[in-house]
Amino acid sequence: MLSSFFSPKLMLRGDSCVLFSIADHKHTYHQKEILVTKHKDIAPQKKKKTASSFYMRAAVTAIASHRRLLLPVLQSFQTSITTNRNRTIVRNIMSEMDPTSFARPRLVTKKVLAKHQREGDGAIVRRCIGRSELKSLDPFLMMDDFSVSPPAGFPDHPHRGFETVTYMTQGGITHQDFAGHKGTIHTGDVQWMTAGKGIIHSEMPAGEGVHKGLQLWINLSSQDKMIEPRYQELLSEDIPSAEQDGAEVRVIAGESMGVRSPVYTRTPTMYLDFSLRPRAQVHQHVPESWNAFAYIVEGEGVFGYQNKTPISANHVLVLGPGDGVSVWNKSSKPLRFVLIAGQPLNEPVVQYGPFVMNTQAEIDQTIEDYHYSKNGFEMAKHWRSH
Ligand code: FJE
Ligand code: FE
Repeated sequence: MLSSFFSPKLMLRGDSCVLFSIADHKHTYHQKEILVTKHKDIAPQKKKKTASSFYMRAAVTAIASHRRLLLPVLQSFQTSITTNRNRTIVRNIMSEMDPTSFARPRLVTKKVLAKHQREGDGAIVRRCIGRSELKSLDPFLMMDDFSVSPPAGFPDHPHRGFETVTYMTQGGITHQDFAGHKGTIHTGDVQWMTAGKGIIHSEMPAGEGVHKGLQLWINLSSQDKMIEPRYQELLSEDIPSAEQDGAEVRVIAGESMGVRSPVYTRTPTMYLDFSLRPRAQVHQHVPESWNAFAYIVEGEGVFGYQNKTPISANHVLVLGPGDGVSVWNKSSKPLRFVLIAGQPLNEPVVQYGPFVMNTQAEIDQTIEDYHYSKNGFEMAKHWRSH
């Protein structure tokens, strides 16, 4: 009987579990125990609503991760049940279960507002990762949403043991390194820098006014920490992009909507820049074993499940386990966010500012190498940016 599906006695069991069974004369679907992520999901907070719509809501929340299994059962109910009212309820449940969504959708497990702080020489950054609330998210060590105006910038400084990915959202940054490599990246361009055994460089605003972007630090595995430095630069027009029903993606690393980035990620990484028009949605696969987060650049979005509260710009969202993430723009303004995921290295991390190694002994060695300009820092001897 369908009514058992909405029965409080069957729905509530213990504090945070829902037990339900669906059966008609042809099918029986028995779901022993489904964890509702938050107790308030099933608490009777909306007293005005009728009991059945309240329990329907709870059921939708509970079954969202079992939608593939439940959809055929519900479809059979829709044709076999007798009352109109129950048929409507089933149809409503089915319409809330997006069939393009995931068996195990990733949910937001942590939400942090990245407030302004000072960094470098007078620059302003919103630190997403590498702050006390979110120290790191293997393999990611740091991410800054930065803003610089002359004379501020990031003057001569070293890196070893990881990669920096700089993605411009406004203006330009001119970089110069100790090996004579230099250039300017502008809005929409990406510089994927593998520091490896060592790079010393400056990163300064290219001209007057405000220059903005995102800089992500990706750790390298112990085997790759001392590799030769390398740059991969992608001009904005060379970044693959795709669009589906009002959702646009720029693929900085990895693959989305059937397009692939040419960037080689030594530590396997996905880096996607999504822009969703009002009412657009996106369902993005993310490998199960990877760590993933999103950072909202502009607007507000609903992440995880459709009925969640929208989250506003400058929040970092850690995404829990699962095979993909769903995002909806239910606002009247554009939503822009980056979705970043990477295969965890599961190695010890010892960081001393811009040096990231596996052990304290390797950090001590790095400080010595930097001081005496050796083991990768040779070219530092007589170099200054200009
Ligand atoms: C750095 C202080 C720094 N975030 N975002 C210490 F400021 C930096 C550094 C940056 C940086 C550079 C750009 Cl272009 C954008 C940034 C920090 O350069 F590496 C250390 N160690
Ligand atoms: Fe740098």
